Order: sequence, then structure tokens, then C-alpha cells
Amino acid sequence: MNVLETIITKLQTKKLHMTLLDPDEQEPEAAARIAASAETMGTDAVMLGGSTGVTQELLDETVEKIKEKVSIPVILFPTTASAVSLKADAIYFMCLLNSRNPRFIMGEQMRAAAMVKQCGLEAISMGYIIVEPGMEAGTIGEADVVKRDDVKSAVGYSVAAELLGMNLIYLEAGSGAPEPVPSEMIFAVKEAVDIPILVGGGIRDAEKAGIAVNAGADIIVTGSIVEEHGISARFRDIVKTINEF
Ligand code: 1GP
Repeated sequence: MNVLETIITKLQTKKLHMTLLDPDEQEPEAAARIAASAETMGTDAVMLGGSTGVTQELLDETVEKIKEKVSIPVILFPTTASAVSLKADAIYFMCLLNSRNPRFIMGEQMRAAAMVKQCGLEAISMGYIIVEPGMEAGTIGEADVVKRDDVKSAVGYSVAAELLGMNLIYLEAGSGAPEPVPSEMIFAVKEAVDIPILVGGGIRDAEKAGIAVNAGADIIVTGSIVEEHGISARFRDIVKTINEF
């Protein structure tokens, strides 16, 4: 089973949690220790990304060290085509649907595509939608952020992603966002599409994770909670809430 099939199969019986790590934030060995603890707590995959300046060497080494310690998938969550590690299990092949800059809609993808295909790295197609406030992701991606009350645009982008044949949708409030994507928006997108929805940005406790899964999120992504507190009781409670939903 490839990574997407594993995700889809698991989703038939439960909601999922993915742990986002930035390779630039810690040494590869430390990233591997965090990933191993997160796996013990029940996280379903490690996502690697978040930083613009990561070197190929650091990314490769981080993937390698993590893969020595965990059996869950390691999935790249790239900002640009410059850092793609072929050692990962899969890559989210993303299209920032609401960017003003074609570079983030199809330019970086064009640069990386032939290499990803030739090397046999599993590409999981994902429509990436940045919702207000968007934080650094919104600024770097030059996003025309979806306003928090603009459910119609979020649904429009999401259905467009589905009709374009994408595998997943990611509703992103931005790492460190003061509030996650509104539950009304998650609910409306869930009603409108038949592909899984990831939700991330600003989910820092079990209550917020519970609200997002209750609204229809299939996969919750958290990043900052580990950067700020390590693998803490709060992290454990978030994962437990999602796993037991
Ligand atoms: C970023 O949505 C993720 O892409 C994670 O956000 O760091 O706020 O958990 P946080």
C-alpha cells in the first residue's frame, strides 16, 4: 500500500493526526526523537516542511534519521522545488490555489515534477487553501487569503481542487495563527467535497482539535505545539481527542 492508500484506508475507521516538523528548527537526531515520541502518542504521519531556507543535506539527513526511528510515513510538505528529499515516503504535491503568484500555483511544481516522477517519489496531489490570517504561509505564498467569513470562496476553491482531480484539500490558517480555520468553513467544505480535508494552523489544544474534527476535518495538522512545548501532555491530549473521535 502506498502512503495515500494508507491514509485513505485509515480514514475509513478514524480521524488522523499529522505532526509537522521544520527541519531547520532542530538537529536531525532531535527531529527523530520527537517523531518517535509523536508516533508513540498515536500520530499518523510526520510532515516535514515549513521553512524556506532548508538545505538539501539537512532535509535528507532529517528524513533519514526519522525513518530509522519510526514506521509511520514521512511526507514532504514543501515550500518550493529547491528542497525535495527522495528519501521521504511521499511528497504533498501542492497547488496554492489562492496565490496571486503563478509561481505557487504551477511554477514550482513545473520545476520539480519531472524529477519527482523519474525518481518514483510518491506524489500526493493537494489543493492548498490559505485562510485568514494566513501568517507567514500567506505572506510567502502571496496568498489572496480567504476571509474567515467567506465560506463561499473556501467551498469554491475546494470543489475546484476536487474537480481538477486532486487527492486532498488542506485548509490552512497559517502556523501560529491565533485561531484555527472557522468550524463553519470546515463544515461547508466537508459537505461540498468527497475527498479528505486536512486542517491546520492555530490548533494548540484538544478542544480546538475536537471542534475541527467535529466540523468535518479528516486530518488535523499541528506544528507549533511541539516546537513550543515538545511532546507534552497537551500534544498527547490533542492526538487522543482526534484518534478517539
Ligand atoms: C502549518 O498548519 C500547520 O502548515 C501547523 O500550524 O504550527 O499553528 O500548529 P501550527
